[in-house]
Amino acid sequence: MEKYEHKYGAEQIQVLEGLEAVRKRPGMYIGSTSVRGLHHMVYEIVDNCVDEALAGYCTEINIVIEPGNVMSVEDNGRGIPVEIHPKTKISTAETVYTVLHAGGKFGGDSGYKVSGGLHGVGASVVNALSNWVEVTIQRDGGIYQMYFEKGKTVKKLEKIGESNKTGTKVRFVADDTIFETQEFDYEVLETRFREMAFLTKGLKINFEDQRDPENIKKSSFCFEGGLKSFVEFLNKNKECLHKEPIYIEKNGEVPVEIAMQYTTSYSENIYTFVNNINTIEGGTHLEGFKRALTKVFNDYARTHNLLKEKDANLQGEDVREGITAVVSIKVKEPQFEGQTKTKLGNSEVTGIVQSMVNDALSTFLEENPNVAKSILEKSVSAARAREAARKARELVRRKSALETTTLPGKLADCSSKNAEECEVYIVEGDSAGGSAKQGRDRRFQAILPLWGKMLNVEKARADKIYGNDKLNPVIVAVGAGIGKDFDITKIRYGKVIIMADADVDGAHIRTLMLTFFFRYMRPLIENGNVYLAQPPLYKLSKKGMEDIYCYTDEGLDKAFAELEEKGVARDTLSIQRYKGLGEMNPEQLWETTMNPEKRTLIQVTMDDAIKADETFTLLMGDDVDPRRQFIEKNAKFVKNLDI
Ligand code: 0R9
Repeated sequence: MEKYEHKYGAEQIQVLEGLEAVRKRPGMYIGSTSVRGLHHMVYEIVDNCVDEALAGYCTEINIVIEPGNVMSVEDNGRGIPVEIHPKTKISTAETVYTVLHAGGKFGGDSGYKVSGGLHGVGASVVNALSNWVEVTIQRDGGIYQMYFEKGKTVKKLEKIGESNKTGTKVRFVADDTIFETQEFDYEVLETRFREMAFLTKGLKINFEDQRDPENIKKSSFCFEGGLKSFVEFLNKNKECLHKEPIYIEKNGEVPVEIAMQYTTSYSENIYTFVNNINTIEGGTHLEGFKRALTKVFNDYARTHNLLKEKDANLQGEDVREGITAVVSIKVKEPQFEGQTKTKLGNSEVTGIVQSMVNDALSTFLEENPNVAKSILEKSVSAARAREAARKARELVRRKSALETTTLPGKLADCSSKNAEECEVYIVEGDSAGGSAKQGRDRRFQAILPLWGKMLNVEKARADKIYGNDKLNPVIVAVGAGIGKDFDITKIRYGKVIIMADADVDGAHIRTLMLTFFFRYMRPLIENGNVYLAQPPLYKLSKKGMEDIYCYTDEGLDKAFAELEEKGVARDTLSIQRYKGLGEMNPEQLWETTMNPEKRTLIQVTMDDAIKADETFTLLMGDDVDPRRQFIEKNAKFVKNLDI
């Protein structure tokens, strides 16, 4: 494990602003007060343990969700310093928990934080936003403890026992008057802890959920292979071109760790991290990596006659087809840019990463000619497909330039041209499409019926997508192009709503459409324009009573209970179970599924690209067994198909 020496000297702790500011504007400090913000509280604390691990003093972290959503995090590091802090005249530990921006990272100069959460604000913010926090420190032969409520010190740090061990344990309950929920999501946290363990080679992270004594969940992560294990994990359901991931590690001024492995898939999955933060928008490290790949593979192809003199160079996208890679670097003073502040801006990093990958990858290819050959064969065929795709795209472009107003024949467009208020329903089946056309509000609702067998884009290259008769109407209707050409500012509808039956076939159509949007119109999902309609599953009716629609089995039980309370017996009701959208007449479809005042739409969000890629590989790939396991485990997900 890499050692990062940095002393949190007392002088480095600055007193800046009070915790009241945090309680007044929690979103500014923790991102949001939704379940996402709640999880960030945990990451802030765990990040401190990871910093201690990166400093070379902590080897194990124990995280437990105790009954009542009490979160407990313990590390076996040096323990937070307990001595009196010369500036604040209280213990350093209490200072870290009560003074915003204490903890060293805003201290400038030599103090820097390697790991970091979304806002990197640390322990004091967690304290400010908790009902209570208990901190126990083992250090200097003693056990010390302090206790806070809503950020205020209730019990100052005091010695409560003797110990020859060292470490820090923090327990807290999030403030229920600030957060929308106190309920931690085990799987979301588990995914993040697994990722943290991949990123910190050799660090052991144990995680346990004790909330339900009858169903205690446990996981433990420790990866001696670091990023190599990460890439193996990401590719576990994919077919790989070579057995072992290519692994590069260098601990210079900017420590760089990279693992990469080529698969037979057509998509490109490169995940980048700076100081353990997922740099979703990429940046200079990604740029350096990509440049090196293009150069090294072209050089190799030329010198080994895999590209002839007359052949054009391979382009970046050709040599990245099918790649799964993780790039993780550590930067002392990272500059984050971009919309979500997850794009690395430090210009010196490009050259550092590029020259490192140049050296290591060319050596690897020379030493492993069979691997080089299979990657380059794939790249050459990707280049050919790119050329075919370009021709197909030109054809589509030329056609649409000639027929500028030609929208798909089946599209029943809306009259408004204001994209913000317009929505398009992509409807499975002609009969449902017919009902939707009649039932809609034609001022702002457009209907595009889909028919026949939809192309599985997971198994097709781009050249097969352009001009595909099932997908083309969707591309033209959305109006913003696809792939590299996709331009979110050109979308014709603010809401693209997939409306399919609530059965297995409907789920399949939804998955196919979502896979297409994810692979070829990803900004549409990232921008929050993709929705799933929720048609009802049941209709309850009785003479003299207004019809009641239920959207889930739980909703049906609730409706029965409410009606029984009002004296309406279950056996006096007529229950209709909808098998498909086609069973509803236009008025019913409007009332239940399309009327903006009454309908429920599920917005498709993409919190985690890694998870989404895994899902689509599984749902649309060749492997039957993992797909069956996934569907069994995520029956609810498959019903909603949210990613
Ligand atoms: C369970 C959660 N763990 C922590 O929050 C945690 C913080 C922390 C820490 C140090 C060691 N372990 C920790 N765990 C530490 C100790 C020393 C120097 N730097 C860091 C040392 O012994 O000299 N600290 C993080 C910030 C601080 N300590 C400080 F600002 F108080 F120094």
